[in-house]
Amino acid sequence: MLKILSERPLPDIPWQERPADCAGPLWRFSGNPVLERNPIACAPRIYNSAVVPFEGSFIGVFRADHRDFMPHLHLGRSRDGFHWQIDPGTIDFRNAAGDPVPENYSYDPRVVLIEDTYYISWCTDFHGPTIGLASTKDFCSFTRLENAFLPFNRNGVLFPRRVNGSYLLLSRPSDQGHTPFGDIFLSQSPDLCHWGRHRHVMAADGGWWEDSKIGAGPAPIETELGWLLLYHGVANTCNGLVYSVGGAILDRDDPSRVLWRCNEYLLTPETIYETVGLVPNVLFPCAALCDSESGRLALYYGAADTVTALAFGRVDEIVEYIRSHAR
Ligand code: BMA
Repeated sequence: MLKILSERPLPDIPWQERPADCAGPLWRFSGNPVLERNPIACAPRIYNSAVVPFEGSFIGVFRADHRDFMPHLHLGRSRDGFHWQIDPGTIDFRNAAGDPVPENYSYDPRVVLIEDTYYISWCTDFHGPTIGLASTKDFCSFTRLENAFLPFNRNGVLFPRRVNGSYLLLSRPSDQGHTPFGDIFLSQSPDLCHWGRHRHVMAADGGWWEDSKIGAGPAPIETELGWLLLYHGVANTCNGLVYSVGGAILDRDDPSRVLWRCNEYLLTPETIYETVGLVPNVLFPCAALCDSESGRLALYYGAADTVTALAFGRVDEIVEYIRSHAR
């Protein structure tokens, strides 16, 4: 089996075996969605959210759209990764002095463990959308860090370790609205505060399924062959944008180098909860749990900007699929 370097054993990963009729590298949980409409009183929709293993169970940072449509971040806990208890209040971010840091809106969070600290990255409002960062060690207190970038930017995704001494952050420079373009870039930092040495990683120049924009999904997973990057690839159709899940492998020592990029999507909107909702035909992956021992992977994705769903796969099969369908 392919060695998975960035992950730890996770025998209790949420899991279901591949159904006999599934040809692709990812398959859906038969009990989807894991978070239905109206999961908590203040938020009719929770989706595009991040989950990590924590102290023997699972914890998540959830995008919850409130009844005024404004998205905010809520914490959630689960013993099995399928059933979730979501806090009714939003996460209380504090600055270094301990004062609350109010957010106008917060959406599409990712969470990654780097050394002994969990980092949350999300789309925040700083005179327009850009990448907000915060840290926590215990998911009780949360320290707001400096925003990584100037506006406008989205889909900020940290790597789980420093590479050549630098923290690495993928992002997708954007406009203020429903951006019709977007490539994935890589930025480097010595301290998670000052970002530079920007590199271009991938353009939205793949096939028709991803010809409009692309954005990183979960934190990349390090394998002996390279970093597995799952991302959203967006098609522009006469019926609007369609968001699918794509995959690529980045060089371990220089992740701005793409080694293989799959010329087909890995998962595309098909089921009723993916094709019907507030924004139809959107799959938006934000988190992947992975068991380093077995290579099993559980992918959390937002479906149709309305519900949260799970898909499964095996890292070595996904990597092999990307390599054998590379352009
Ligand atoms: C993107 C983001 C995502 C959303 C997607 C589809 O620009 O706003 O949160 O899932 O559009 O609406």
